[in-house]
Amino acid sequence: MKKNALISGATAGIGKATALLLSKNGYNLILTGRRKERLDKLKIEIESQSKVKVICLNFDIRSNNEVCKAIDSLPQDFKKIDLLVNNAGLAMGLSTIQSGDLEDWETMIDTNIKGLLYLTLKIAPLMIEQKTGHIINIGSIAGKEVYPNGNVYCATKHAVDALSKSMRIDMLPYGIKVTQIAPGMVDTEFSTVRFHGDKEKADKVYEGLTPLYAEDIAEIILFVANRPKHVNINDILVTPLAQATATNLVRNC
Ligand code: NDP
Ligand code: 8X3
Repeated sequence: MKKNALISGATAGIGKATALLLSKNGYNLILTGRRKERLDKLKIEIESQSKVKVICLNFDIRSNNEVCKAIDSLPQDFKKIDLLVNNAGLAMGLSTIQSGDLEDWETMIDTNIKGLLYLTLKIAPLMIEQKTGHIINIGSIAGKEVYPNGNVYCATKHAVDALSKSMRIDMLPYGIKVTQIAPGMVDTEFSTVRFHGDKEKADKVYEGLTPLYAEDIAEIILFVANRPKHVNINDILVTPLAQATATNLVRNC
């Protein structure tokens, strides 16, 4: 029987690459995000190349009401979710704490922490009931260390780090796996979003080095998800070769 995977934030970057790779490996998919037209396009692309089913759930993860309605709307056979990839997230702004933007802070906290919690609260009980499941949280190197001007984004990803450890304990009696994958620099729409649409500024982040690509993270997700039943990978920190820590990078060599 095919496995069902729910990927939050599948309209771009890591989530989209993961959807494409999991579908090629036989997973039925539940894809979520705010940009409906992108979800619909991805569904058509996937169903034209793989024999899997795709359901799109178009909602803003910052609204618990929207999350609940979307998950409740799933057909019964899709309520058996084998894999939850808590991927939707973002950074907004890069500034000192004293010059921070309250709206940006709230967006990051509401998306990266509260959104992840809303979705997990709906899906973990289904996994417990079915006595199997795997939750993969996309954390960040920013959840392992802090860097100048990263303050609130780093705090949200430290929260994902803590929640991943803590969920693993809570899920232990039920045989449900919990993994955190914490990437360093991945070239997606992430930096364009961080700089409020300033693509030129975003491109500079990746200038002179080879970053990770969304497909690199998708491959790790697939590997982690396909381990034998008795193996749980707890935590993976992955950077490009050109990155040793959040701030130690080599460019142009
Ligand atoms: P992208 O900007 O390319 O993708 C982000 C995804 O999150 C989009 O699909 C977006 O969908 C979704 N999303 C954002 N806000 C919401 C919301 N309110 N409701 C629903 N979905 C939302 O970035 P990445 O692929 O790089 O980011 C994926 C994850 O990886 C994030 O958690 C990020 O923090 C993490 N990460 C990224 C790194 C990087 O360098 N790129 C490094 C380490 C971690 P839509 O806008 O359509 O709603
Ligand atoms: C994204 C990586 O270093 O920009 O989480 O915070 S970083």
